[in-house]
Amino acid sequence: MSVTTLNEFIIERQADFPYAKGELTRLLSHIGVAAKVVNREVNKAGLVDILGEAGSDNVQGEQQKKLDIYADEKFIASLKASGECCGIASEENEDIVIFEEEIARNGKYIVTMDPLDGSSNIDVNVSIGTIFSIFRRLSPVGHKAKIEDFTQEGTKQVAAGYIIYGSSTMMVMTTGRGVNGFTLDPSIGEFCLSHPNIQTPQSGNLYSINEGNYIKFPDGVKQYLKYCQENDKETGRPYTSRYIGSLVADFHRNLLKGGIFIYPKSAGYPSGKLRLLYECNPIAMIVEQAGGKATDGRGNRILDIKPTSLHQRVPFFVGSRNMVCKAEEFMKKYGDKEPKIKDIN
Ligand code: AHM
Ligand code: MG
Repeated sequence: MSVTTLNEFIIERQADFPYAKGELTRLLSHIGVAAKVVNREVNKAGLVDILGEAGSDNVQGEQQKKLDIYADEKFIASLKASGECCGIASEENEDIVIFEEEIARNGKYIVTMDPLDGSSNIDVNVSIGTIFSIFRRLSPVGHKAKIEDFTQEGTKQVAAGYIIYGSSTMMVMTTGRGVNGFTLDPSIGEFCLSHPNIQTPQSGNLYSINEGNYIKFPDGVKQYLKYCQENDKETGRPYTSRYIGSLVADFHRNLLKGGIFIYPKSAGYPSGKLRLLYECNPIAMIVEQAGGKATDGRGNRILDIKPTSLHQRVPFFVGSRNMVCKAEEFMKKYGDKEPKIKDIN
């Protein structure tokens, strides 16, 4: 049986990009290599003293785990060495990381990434992921990267993807011509094309949201959840609730099976929890390329939002097109104002 490896696939597809001279191909292939290195550590995480808190906080004041830092370092080193990337923005670093070396200054791309998302699941052997976006830089080649390179709208992404470290490890990515999934074959150490041209169902029966926050949600979300739980043969309700607490894993399941993932704003998170640049934008590009939809629940397409800061948060409604449209209807009808903490307690 013949297999197509990630590298073969991206080289074959290089011709899709009139301006590409192999740079994007090299960049994607470096991300693939870093993913394999991180995968190796994730797989043996229980065996070595790599689990647990690193003792430092990241920009959002959250405890960093050792593996978060490890993944951040590995991806940065790999992207720097590629010579195609002049800087990165990552969940783990407050500011952009500008690569000073001459070879990197000549890189045409910047990358935004969450090197290890779903950190609360690391210690308990539950799926985690890496999420990334690639943009062409706006600043002139040969100079240092600038913040404007990183705050481009999601529509400007040239490629986006995620790696899921699950029961098997997969990379799912798009370069704007559909979505393809590659499963890591550990026996040969290669990502192999296993899910060509992924299309997400237009409707599904899964909904994913942290329902523990129910009383903190806007009325629109509460009413939509009621709708999901009602009996209705025609629309296949009640839907099934599935929530892992790892965006990549929750999204990946819904992408393949059909469903909606919601991280709305709430009394605890008035702008939502997830970050626009390196969590929502890449996932939004993938879902749209697969025929789905991603909005902020107020009718705004995620990919059209102009970022104003690096770690900006945004409410996130993503998944099967009809389900996201229905949730939006409820938000419009019942309101998207989150309750005040003082009114809850
Ligand atoms: P992290 O970047 O600190 O890991 O947080 C992001 C994660 C997402 O993977 C997941 O969707 C969400 O946080 C879960 O949050 P909660 O525990 O509030 O439901
Ligand atoms: Mg994250």
